[in-house]
Amino acid sequence: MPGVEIASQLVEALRTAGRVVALTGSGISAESGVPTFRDAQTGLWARYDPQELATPEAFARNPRLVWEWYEWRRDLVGRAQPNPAHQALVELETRAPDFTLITQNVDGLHQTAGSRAVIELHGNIRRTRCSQEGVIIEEYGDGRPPRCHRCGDFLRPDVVWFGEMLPPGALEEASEAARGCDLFLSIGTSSLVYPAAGIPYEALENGATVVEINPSETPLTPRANFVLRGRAGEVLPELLAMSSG
Ligand code: BV8
Repeated sequence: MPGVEIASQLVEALRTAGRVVALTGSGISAESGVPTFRDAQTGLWARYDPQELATPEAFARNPRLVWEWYEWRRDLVGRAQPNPAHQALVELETRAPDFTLITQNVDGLHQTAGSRAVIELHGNIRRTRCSQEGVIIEEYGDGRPPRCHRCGDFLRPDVVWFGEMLPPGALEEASEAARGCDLFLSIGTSSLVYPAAGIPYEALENGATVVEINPSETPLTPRANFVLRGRAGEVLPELLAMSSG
């Protein structure tokens, strides 16, 4: 993809911003080899719609199928490495006077890259919890799905499924950051999944400068102050390099 034009006003906005917020979606992990949420799943999973599988109903109907889907994704994510986009946000966390990273992703790659404070709106596929008690379970058998050694109910991935509430406090913390920031970066998200997709509009309402980094159009595009039509792994490091010093 040819180099993306980055406006000097945006470079200046990043250089002078006091409070910066980044909201990431699965597109930021695309260059790490993790398929985005809506990309056709590969191989065995090609015939399933992620939006169907990531639901309590699917888990109730076919716990083994859903568990095995997550096992496949967990294995894939476990082999993925952070890419320059994740690393650029680690640098931004050290450079900006006040930085908040909000992610919709469940792959944990921001933490692997070294981001210290990450608001995980949709949980984390690397954690497993008891379906009944909600407690995180570190050790479990090889059942598919395994059962909780405490109550005997099925274990499940510690992620937020469609139709489920977000983790208590996560959305409030994310909204508060969006309402108080100078610069808001929406990176690698189709801006379709709510309530996460509503967060950039709170930044807009508070008068923040909103930037979208995505190779494609999204419903946010017409409202963004700047649109960097490119891949996060190329655009973010370039933006940081231009605004440093
Ligand atoms: C809830 C975890 C219900 C599981 C996920 C209005 C208000 C509230 C709710 C709703 C509402 N309208 C509809 C709803 C229901 C639903 C929803 O939003 N549905 C949508 C589809 C219409 N929301 C919910 O159910 C949420 N729960 O609201 O509670 C409730 C409400 C009130 C009271 C009681 C209950 C829960 C949503 C969370 C679902 N869980 N993940 C798992 O992963 O298995 S969401 C899932 O989608 C992933 O987390 C993913 O991150 C997320 C968003 O997708 P994206 O990250 O944007 O990924 P996508 O593939 O779509 O796009 C990738 C983008 O990257 C593309 O734009 C592409 O161009 C770009 N890209 C590609 N390559 C690159 C790139 N960008 C940069 N660089 C690249 N190289």
